[in-house]
This record gives sequence, C-alpha cells and structure tokens, in this order.
Amino acid sequence: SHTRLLFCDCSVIQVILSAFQQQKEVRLKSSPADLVTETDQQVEKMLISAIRRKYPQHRFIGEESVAAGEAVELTDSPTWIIDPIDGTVNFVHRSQAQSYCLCHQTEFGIVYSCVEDKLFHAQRGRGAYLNGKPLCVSGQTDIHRCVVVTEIGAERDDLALSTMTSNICRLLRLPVQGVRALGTAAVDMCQVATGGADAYYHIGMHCWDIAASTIIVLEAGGVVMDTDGSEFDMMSRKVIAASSSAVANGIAQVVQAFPCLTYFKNGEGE
Ligand code: LIP
Repeated sequence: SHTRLLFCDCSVIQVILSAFQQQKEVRLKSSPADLVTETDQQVEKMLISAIRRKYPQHRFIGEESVAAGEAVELTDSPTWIIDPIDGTVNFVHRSQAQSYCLCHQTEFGIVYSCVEDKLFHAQRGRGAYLNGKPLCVSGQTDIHRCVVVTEIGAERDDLALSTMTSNICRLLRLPVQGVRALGTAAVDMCQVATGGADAYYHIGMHCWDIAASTIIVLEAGGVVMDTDGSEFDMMSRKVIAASSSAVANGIAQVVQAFPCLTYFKNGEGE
C-alpha cells in the first residue's frame, strides 16, 4: 500500500505512459547509446519531491541528478536510489519492452513496468512479489539448463565490445539453453526472481539500474554476487544474480569484466 500510494500520489505512471506514445526530444549522456528525455528528468523530480514530502531527512541517488552533476554518495543514512525510466532506449523507440520507474531504499525495492503493468516489489525479510503474488527463483543448479539474461549496455569501445560478445559466445558454447536481453536491466534482473530466467549478469550498469532488483532477487531466494565471484558491491558496476550459488559461480567462471569508460565524473565507481 505504501508503494501504491507513492506512485499514485505523484502520477508518474500517467506521465510515462502518455509520453511513451509521443515523439521525444532525445539527448545523449555518457555515450551515443546512453539517452535521456525530458520525461526521465521530470519523473525523477516528481519522485524525489513526493518522497521528500514524506521523508524530509532522507537522501537520494537519482540517475538524472547524478548525470546533472550531483555526487554519488551511499552512506548509512536512509537513501533512495532512483532510476526514473530504466530502458530509456526502449522508451524512445516505443519498444513493447519495458519503460518504467523504480526506486529503492536500503530496506525495500520497487520495479514498476508501466507498459505491462507489472509491479515487482520486495521488503527485506518479507519476500518478493509481482502484482501481489509471491515470487520464487527457479532453483536451477545446472548451468546447462539455464536461460541467462544480460544487457549490451552503453559501452561502445573495442575492448568492451569484444569482451561482451565473447562472454556471450562462451556461455552459448557451455552451452546454456538461451541468452536474452530485454533492454532494461531492472526488469531483466526481476526475471530471475520470477523463475522465468535462471541467471542475469551485467557489466557496466549503474547502482540505480539494479538496486531495487537486488532486494527482489534476494527475497525471492536468489543469490547476488560480483562477476568475479566475490561479494556484491552495488557501486562496482558488475553483477551476477542467479537462482542458486552453483549457477552464479558457473557464470562467474565464464564471464570476464572490462573497464567501463562511460561514467559520470562525480564519485561513482571510485
Ligand atoms: C540502461 C539499462 C539498460 C542497460 C544500460 C543502461 P537507463 O539504463 O537498464 O538495460 O543496458 O546499461 O544502464 O539508462 O535506460 O536508465
């Protein structure tokens, strides 16, 4: 009810859905594949002001505020991590895939796929849900039976592209049963929570792409780790989410990271 209230209060859903059908003015951020529209900025402002009215002391890390120069500071204080529209490329292309907003505090995560009307949410210790129904990972432990989701991301330099494509080739050679990319990291990762995919990995995403989904996957019984198999660090721009430790470790053995050259120069990744 808290999450529903938040979304209804600030009318972000209507703003996204009406802009979805329209021609948009698009600007580039850190790379030719990193897009922003005025709707991304408007929705982020709406979410922050709605949350601030209820929780004046809370802090924020918002994708578009960071792109505009705000520092990325994750401290022990209650912090909301916001991606107003994850999958902006899909949004701009009016792709049937997702355009939505998400926010996350240290205690819970929300991913709302507006076009599909799918609300994923989880609260630490209280389970994960899709439109109110409990979620559970597939429990798959055999990597050869896995569907793996990943994202191409915004990096376009040669090393990133060759590493990214060879990661996919190595997985296909294992073989896994399928590799998918929906164009939205947050919903990709939620596929693991639903059991519709067995693993997700991504190199180059930002904390706002996966913060909420991390809680959703963990609460659905999944595991989250760094792509090198070490402990997950939300600010490291690398993640594996999986249905089991066996699958996560199997992905970690295959996937190689690359330096992320697209970043905002205000603290992220330091
Ligand atoms: C994007 C994603 C997309 C991913 C990009 C980027 P944005 O987020 O979710 O799936 O491939 O790396 O982070 O910029 O649309 O919020």
